[in-house]
Amino acid sequence: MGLFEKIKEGLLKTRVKIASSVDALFRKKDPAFYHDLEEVLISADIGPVVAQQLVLDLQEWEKNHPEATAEDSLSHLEARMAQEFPSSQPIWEKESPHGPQVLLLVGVNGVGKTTTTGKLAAYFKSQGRTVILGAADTFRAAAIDQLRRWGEQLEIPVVHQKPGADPASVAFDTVRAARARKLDMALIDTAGRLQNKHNLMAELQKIGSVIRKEDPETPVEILLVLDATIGQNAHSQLEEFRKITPLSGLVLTKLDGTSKGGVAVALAQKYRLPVRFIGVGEKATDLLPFDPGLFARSILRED
Ligand SMILES: Nc1nc2c(ncn2[C@@H]2O[C@H](COP(=O)(O)OP(=O)(O)OP(=O)(O)O)[C@@H](O)[C@H]2O)c(=O)[nH]1
Ligand SMILES: [Mg+2]
Repeated sequence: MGLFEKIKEGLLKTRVKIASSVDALFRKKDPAFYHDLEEVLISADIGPVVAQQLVLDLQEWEKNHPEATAEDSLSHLEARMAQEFPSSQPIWEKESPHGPQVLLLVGVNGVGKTTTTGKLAAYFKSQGRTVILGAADTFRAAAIDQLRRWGEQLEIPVVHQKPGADPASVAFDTVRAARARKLDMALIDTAGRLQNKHNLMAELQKIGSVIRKEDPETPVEILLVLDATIGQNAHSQLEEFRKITPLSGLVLTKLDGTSKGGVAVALAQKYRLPVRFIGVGEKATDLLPFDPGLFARSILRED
């Protein structure tokens, strides 16, 4: 199955909600068209601001292109939606003269950090890259075991210490091991106890600094994992987390479980953060690299 097919399958619930209505609206094109289109977009959590911008832009574009067909208009909307996603080149697409590339996964409890860390390992391994995992969520023994199981299944080493160990110490060991073994990437899972904001901030700061201890230029991305099924709460989690730690991108999980996948557009646009990956299930292969064009196409078009 190609990437676009997988995206379409993963976003099925959102597609059912938006794509069929959008299709019907463009076919009918009655006087309520713009109003109804805005409603449909909002119903999938694209957010009132982005929905209004997209519709106003479409209206303007159609005025300037009186000869355009419904298909042309839909293509325009699709391209505009894709442009709402800020983009930047991720560290793993660049050469790294400074040793291993480090990805730090952060986010509140239960959003899918550990699962995403495991899936990322599977993804990068499938790309021919060498990976090591770090179990820096030392809060619960179960969290460490969960990551170790991913490591066993994928035959990827996992750096871990005892429950209760200093997460920064685990992160340091992970990056050092990656450097010593000349591996391409170190993926580090963290705990997300947001109820203790100051501790979490201090913990993430410490992790961030020890990662760069052996080489201050070590490339690091801090990815915030957000559960797409929680709707508006995703906005407040992002709001909180960006006060706690610098963020370089988002991973939206559980898109398979929601019809409100438009939240990806709203979050990326509002906070100017690139979406790096989307989670569309629990299996190792259910993490897809994010492509704004394919995303927009899959939620706006039925075919
Ligand atoms: N359907 C679906 N389930 C997912 C996805 N990603 C994660 N999950 C499930 O969400 C649950 C929580 O995932 P974890 O990876 O344990 O979440 P976590 O953020 O590490 O949780 P804590 O360590 O408790 O903070 C698990 O049952 C995962 O299988 C996804 O993309 N789709
Ligand atoms: Mg976890």
